[in-house]
Amino acid sequence: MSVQSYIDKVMKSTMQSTPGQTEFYQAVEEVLGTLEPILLAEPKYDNYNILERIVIPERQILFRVVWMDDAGKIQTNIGYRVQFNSAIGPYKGGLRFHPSVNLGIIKFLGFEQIFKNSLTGLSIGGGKGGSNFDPKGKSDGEIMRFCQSFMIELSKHIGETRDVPAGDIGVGGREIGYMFGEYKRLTGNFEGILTGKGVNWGGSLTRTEATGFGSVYFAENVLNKQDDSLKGKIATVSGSGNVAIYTIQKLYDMGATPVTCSDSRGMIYDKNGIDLDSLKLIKEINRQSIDEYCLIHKHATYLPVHSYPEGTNAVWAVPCDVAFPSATQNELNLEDIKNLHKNGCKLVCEGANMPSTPEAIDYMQANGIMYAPGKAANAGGVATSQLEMSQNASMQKWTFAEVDDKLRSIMKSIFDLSYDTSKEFEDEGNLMKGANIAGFRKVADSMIDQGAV
Ligand code: NDP
Ligand code: 2IT
Repeated sequence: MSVQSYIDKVMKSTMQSTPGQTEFYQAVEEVLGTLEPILLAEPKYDNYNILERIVIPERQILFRVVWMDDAGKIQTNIGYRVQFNSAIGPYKGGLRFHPSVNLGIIKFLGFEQIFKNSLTGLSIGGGKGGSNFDPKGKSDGEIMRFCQSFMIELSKHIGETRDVPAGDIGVGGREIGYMFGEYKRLTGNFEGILTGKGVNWGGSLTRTEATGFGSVYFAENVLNKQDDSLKGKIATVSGSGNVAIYTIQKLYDMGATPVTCSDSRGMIYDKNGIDLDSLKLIKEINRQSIDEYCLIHKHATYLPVHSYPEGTNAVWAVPCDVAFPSATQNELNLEDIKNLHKNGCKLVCEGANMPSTPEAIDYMQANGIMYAPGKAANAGGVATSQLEMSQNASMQKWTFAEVDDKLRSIMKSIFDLSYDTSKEFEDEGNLMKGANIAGFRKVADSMIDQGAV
């Protein structure tokens, strides 16, 4: 069978056996679509049935989460943990709380996580979880009761050497705290079973900042390879959560000017550069909508989502040199990339998971826009989570600078590995291909070493 027919066969059986999981197919198609050269060079992956195995999670857990709201009414949500692949280490990956969450979304995130974690060079397997719970508008008490109920079931499946969840959309320090407290109450053990913990109780310094900082370090590596840098560049950023905020912060450190941010309701354009203190106050402390920004900065513009030109994201219509999609999947489509191209954007660096649609990626590659794929560019978060696990296991506490230095060097090594692998497979500079092949190779070889499991 030709390599292409092998890939097509696995894709077809995935779609037949797991109907309706659109985002998962998108993630699988993107990875498998770049593996042809390594499958041709190494028939062992076909002989050992690696593709058939790698697209099926080792285990997926779906559970009911029942909790009581402030009015005394019983509420019900669905909880998920997909333990995708443990070939190179314990399952590792975040928890997402968002009303759009379903099994297909958790599986796409878990699948991406396998290759991302492999690229970090650290011993972490791939997993993801979450719930269709919507944290928006909920009181602290409601968030706490939900997290406690969620952990009552999740606690049966996680462990320091088994599966270590963390945050993702809708899950930050507050939620990790409530879940950690419940785990401790249930088991009596103070263990590093979650990352992104508070710095007073086992959390690592720099973990909060790590994904955004890492994404900017990655972009700097990409530009340096072209004898360029972020200094003096105009950047557009989407999102205004954990990843976006620390992307904006690090962009300033590198001498760039981030001029946009957004949330699910609209976007801000501030030609002077987004004011970081205001953004943190609005989103991290007050948990408000970003339209509040214009009350403080009267010169800035706010555009609500319903006024965006049909089928586009207004963030990507703002002229920039570099774009950092840092909100959610499929937030940058073909029309958006055409807008970016027209306005002179040179690089798209993905802080979010799978933010660019396949059509947008094809357009970038056909038109010479540099593309830093999420599984490489946003790996700084999970890498620093592993540094948190290391500190917990060895009972050490490293300084902010120590962790930040390690993060910076991990991002450089992910860039080098992706770049060198793209060169090895005769497509120099195609970081998507390089990252996918390098991430895959380590996991696939480990699966072969471990036999028929
Ligand atoms: P947060 O919950 O902190 O922030 C998410 C941001 O994206 C918010 O501004 C939110 O708006 C916006 N957003 C979420 N969903 C949508 C949507 N459907 N449409 C429009 N806007 C939306 O999450 P993070 O910053 O942690 O995550 C952002 C992205 O980065 C995700 O793709 C995540 O998977 C990825 N990522 C996160 C890592 C981490 O360490 N946290 C690591 C690697 C990747 P609003 O405030 O209105 O909800
Ligand atoms: O998508 C991701 O890499 C994350 N949400 C972070 C995962 C982690 O375990 O820190």
